[in-house]
Amino acid sequence: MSVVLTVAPTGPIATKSDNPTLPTQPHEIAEAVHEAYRAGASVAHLHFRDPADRPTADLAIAGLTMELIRERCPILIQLSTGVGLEVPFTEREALVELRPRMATLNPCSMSFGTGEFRNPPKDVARLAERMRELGVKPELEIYDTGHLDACLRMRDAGLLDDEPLQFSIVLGVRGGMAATPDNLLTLVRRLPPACVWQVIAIGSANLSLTAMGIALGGNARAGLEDALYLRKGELSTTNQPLVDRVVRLATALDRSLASVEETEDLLRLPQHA
Ligand code: KMH
Ligand code: ZN
Repeated sequence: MSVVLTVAPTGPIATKSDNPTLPTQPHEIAEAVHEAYRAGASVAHLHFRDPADRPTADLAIAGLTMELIRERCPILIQLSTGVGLEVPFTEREALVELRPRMATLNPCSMSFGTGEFRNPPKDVARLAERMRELGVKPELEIYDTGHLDACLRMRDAGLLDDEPLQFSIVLGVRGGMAATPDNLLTLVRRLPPACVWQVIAIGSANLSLTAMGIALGGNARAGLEDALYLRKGELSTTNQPLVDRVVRLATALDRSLASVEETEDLLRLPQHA
């Protein structure tokens, strides 16, 4: 089966002082996404920054970035509703009103590095319901084993359509599971049948765990949100070397890259008018 490759060009934490090539403004993000699309990515996972480069859920900035991407390529847009640790949930959830094809759904609150990632159960349930109404497919972000159980409870409560459920196994956030092969295997074993999943490995284990995910039949994500360095001591010069490396990994493991159309089919994305 083909690999769905998601590009994650910018996250909620790093700044241009960590990697000067981090794209933060709408044109920069659109250019990075377009380059990744040309290399084989079919999904773009997006966070936004205000003009001072702080994480934001500003709908005008998000809308402009989506428009700039759509002018350049048909990549499937997935908005992060994680946004940034200091952005209130009500602002984060409003992003789905822009009707991206997909958005992340973070099921539980947790420590996140030195900060706190607040996802109260009632708010998460409301967002899940709204995403279903709007036809925005959730990508369920699992930072620990209990987060998977929380998602399955939401499915059982009728808040998630399960054909197929789409999971990210997030490894290496301080406050969640450590980035180890053992933790990845534990989570993969516990996933429900017929779901779709990828590894998000933060930091230095990014390469080896992404490779493991592809070898195990999962999808893959690449970009500066998850790894600022290509290897110890070597900053990635833009997103593209990280994306190209995962393309090479998938090819070496004899897995082709899913086109946008294949990705729509594999994930059974709701069609938008
Ligand atoms: N930043 C990653 C640890 C989201 O944006 O909602 C997980 C992530 C989730 O990408
Ligand atoms: Zn993200």
